[in-house]
Amino acid sequence: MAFNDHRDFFQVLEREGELARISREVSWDLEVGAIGRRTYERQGPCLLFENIKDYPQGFRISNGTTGTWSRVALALGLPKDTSVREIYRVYEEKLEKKLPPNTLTRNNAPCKENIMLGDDVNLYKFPSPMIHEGDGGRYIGTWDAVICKDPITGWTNWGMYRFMVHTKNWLTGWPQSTSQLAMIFKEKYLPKNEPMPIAIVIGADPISHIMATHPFRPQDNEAEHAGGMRGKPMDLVRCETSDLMVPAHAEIVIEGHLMPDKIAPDGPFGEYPGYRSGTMCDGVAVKVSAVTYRNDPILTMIALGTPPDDSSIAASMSAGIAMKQGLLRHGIPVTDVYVPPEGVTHLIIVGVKKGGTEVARRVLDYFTARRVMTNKHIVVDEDVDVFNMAEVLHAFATRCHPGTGIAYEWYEGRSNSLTPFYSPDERSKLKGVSVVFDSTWPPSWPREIIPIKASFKTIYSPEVQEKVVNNWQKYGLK
Ligand SMILES: Cc1cc2nc3c(=O)[nH]c(=O)nc-3n(C[C@H](O)[C@H](O)[C@H](O)COP(=O)(O)O)c2cc1C
Ligand SMILES: [Mn+2]
Repeated sequence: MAFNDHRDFFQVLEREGELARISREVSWDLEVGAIGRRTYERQGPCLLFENIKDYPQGFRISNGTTGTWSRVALALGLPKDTSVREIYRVYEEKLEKKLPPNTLTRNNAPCKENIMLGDDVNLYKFPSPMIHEGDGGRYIGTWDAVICKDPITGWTNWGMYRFMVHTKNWLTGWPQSTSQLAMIFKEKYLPKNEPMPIAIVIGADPISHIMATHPFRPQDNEAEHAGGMRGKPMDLVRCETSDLMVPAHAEIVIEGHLMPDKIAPDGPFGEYPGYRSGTMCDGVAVKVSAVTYRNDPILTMIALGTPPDDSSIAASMSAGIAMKQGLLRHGIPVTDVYVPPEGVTHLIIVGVKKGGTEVARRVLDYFTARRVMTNKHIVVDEDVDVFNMAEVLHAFATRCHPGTGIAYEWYEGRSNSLTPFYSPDERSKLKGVSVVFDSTWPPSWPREIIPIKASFKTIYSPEVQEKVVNNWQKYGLK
């Protein structure tokens, strides 16, 4: 089933017992954030806040669209109890399909039901949440999709980046220098001192947001991937004040220009590694030229923080599949990559057909070749289920040789400044270090010296296994 928007998806979530409507009045100032955070930590439902203090009825906030595996499964059209391995597999398979989008006229586009233009733009019309204590301000863009275009090639990029309300018609944000938005801006607009049109899309269909978290390669088109993944072309409509195309069923679309000659303070914010670690920094400044929105708009939110949440579940999966494809392109014999939510994309599990220190080294090289976003990598043999952290930890504990199985690599100028354990000095120099834990058997070992794993499936002959399984109930066991 292809969802057009969050409203379609919420109907399914409600039917599946995965949505809670909160009709009691709640404050946008920390209360919705705190409720959202506590709900994630209890692995609770997606939330729809229907009554926000200081705002008229109809202006709503949601939290946690795909913040559990069951909701990721439902977004992909799978049963909610689908295994994580199967969810990864289906996601990877559906990435192969691309469908070109449809263009809707503005009369047929729900996101144009209300339009604010020019001097009438007032971002305070929306109940932007103050999500965490200590945040630099009210973040209107958290579970969003930010659209911009390369003016030379026409390539349109979507990415998920945070945006904070600065004044009634200015936003600030912090697209990292490695983000495709920052790269297009730096290469194609800054040299000419030109403002870059952008559109911040809030509350499109659930798949579109996952596509915005996926680190696609340049020139890859997220709108086509979203269509392919949903099995139904995206409906797009042209912006009012630029030629960018945006999802027509979005709840709120903020149109504006990223300014080449201005900076504005952004952050701090409770970030995806699960800490408020940064301070206020020089962010980008966006002058808002229009806001279009549906009647009774839903402002989609992620009360970002410690796992699990949409970032460590849905976005870690999209990152993991992109890593798997990258490793395979580099000729590394990868079977699966898993990005465990608890590791917040700092810890990566890589399963390989053939291991050893050389392969582990190549894995480390892949992850440290350019800007580095990860720092710990565990490489395991094919017999270990990468999605089962009990098996991964067992392999790490029993197969990683502390003297010869650990390799690390230092670098400067390209580490991830949001890595909590780096010192202030390391962060300022973007100095970092990454490690690989080779938890595979040395490929040079002959079979007979490889210890036999003492599990039911591996240490008994098929005959003994079959006999025991067949007689299980006769033993009086369930
Ligand atoms: C909730 C959430 C918030 C994010 N915020 C930012 C951000 O503010 N800046 C940034 O550079 N990346 C941010 N990211 C990571 C990007 O979404 C991710 O790198 C994505 O690949 C960006 O798209 P791009 O590859 O087109 O640049 C965020 C991810 C998530 C899940
Ligand atoms: Mn992108």
